[in-house]
Amino acid sequence: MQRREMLGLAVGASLVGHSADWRRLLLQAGRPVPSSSQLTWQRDELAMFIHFGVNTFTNREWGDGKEDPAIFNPTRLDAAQWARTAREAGFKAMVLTAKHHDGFCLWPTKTTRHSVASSPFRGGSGDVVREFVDACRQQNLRVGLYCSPWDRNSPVYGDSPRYNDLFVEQLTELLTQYGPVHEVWFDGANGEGPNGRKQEYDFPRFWNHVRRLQPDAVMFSDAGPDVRWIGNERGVAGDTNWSTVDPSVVPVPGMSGDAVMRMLQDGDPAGTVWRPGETDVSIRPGWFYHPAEDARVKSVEQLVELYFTSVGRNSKLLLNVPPTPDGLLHESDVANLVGMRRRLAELFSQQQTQSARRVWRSTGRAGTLEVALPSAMPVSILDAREDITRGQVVSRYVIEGANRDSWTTLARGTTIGFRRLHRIAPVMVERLRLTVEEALAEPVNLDLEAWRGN
Ligand code: FUL
Repeated sequence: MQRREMLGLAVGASLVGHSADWRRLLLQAGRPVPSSSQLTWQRDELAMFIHFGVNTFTNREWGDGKEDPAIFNPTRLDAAQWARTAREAGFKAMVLTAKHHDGFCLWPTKTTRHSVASSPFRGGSGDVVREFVDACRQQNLRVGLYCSPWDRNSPVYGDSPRYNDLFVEQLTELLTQYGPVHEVWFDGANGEGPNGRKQEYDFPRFWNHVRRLQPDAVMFSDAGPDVRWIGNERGVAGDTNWSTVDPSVVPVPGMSGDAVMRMLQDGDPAGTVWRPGETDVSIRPGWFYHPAEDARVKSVEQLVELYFTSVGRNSKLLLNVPPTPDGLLHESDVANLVGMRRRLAELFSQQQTQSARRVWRSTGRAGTLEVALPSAMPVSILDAREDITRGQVVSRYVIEGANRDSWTTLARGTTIGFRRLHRIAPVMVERLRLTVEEALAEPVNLDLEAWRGN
């Protein structure tokens, strides 16, 4: 029996009893912890996704690769406006679609003529990736690049070794000409190419190549290796969300099936690698800009809710805001992003637990953190955190509050991880307690804060 199978059985046993020695096995195995790049990625909380390309001009979601580069002409393109908006709205990073499934490259690549170099943009001497990267640096935002493996334009797509070589060359250009890149985004979509053949990607080769060229970058895909897709595009991370996964369940991007989806959503407490989930969702129904969706921009309250269902569930929010054919973020999107920032700043303006006294009482692997406030105060947001530099261990907890007399339950949950937020009906409390009912090991530096909210 493999160690992983043994761990899998052991964790299964935890659901039925507490006496099994599966925990000892887990402890012996040593739990995974994040790398410093994964920590930075998670602590950023918010990143902005920018879907921009020929689809912006054809009003489509998936281009077929037959677009004439002449249509790409964003006459007012201003990446500084994207970056300023991101910064003002509290985002710490941006990810640009340098190449989407249509194969059109937003940088003047040597690998194909299907790029900005064949377009009227800046008279054929433009480079959207360069302008994007410069704008990010100006606003102190980390740079992320999306380069779609699926390429509906490339004549060698489907001729697997040749296309893999070409894709590696594209990665080389993107990762050697633009300075430090913090996140490299690999989409799982994999359809046919112009010759109708399916491409066999060499992901291990792509990943090794990125690691060599940009050792501090995190790589995103269904299969990581550093950050995993959360399994849906609705902006909702798993209510149970482990940052560890069993890598054999999702070995490559683009797989489907219940076990795959469950692993992406929930992770796995017995997982052998640290691969936290990234929650990607668009501010509009589509990923690319469509004028018909101008009235369907997510509202301030919906955007705030996304923060709670992603960041508040041990994930990171990658929120897509697509520029218009002019090359600017639309004013409705900008207004709602700024509104989201204002509302979040309001909700998290008054921390009621700042000068509270805290006592941790351990009962082996479980325990209780009691937080005594200086006086009775209203709270409506509970904010629990594990010290993930030491891994993730909590698998069931309850948060209670008391005002003078008896304790009442305010919230319950399974995993905590980097951050677990609960929005509750406002309540007066002078004491709070977070009881860990089940954990893989004794939690270290567990924290509970409470905000006035509202
Ligand atoms: C998907 C793509 O097919 C969409 O067009 C979009 O880029 C989204 C983020 O990922 O797989």
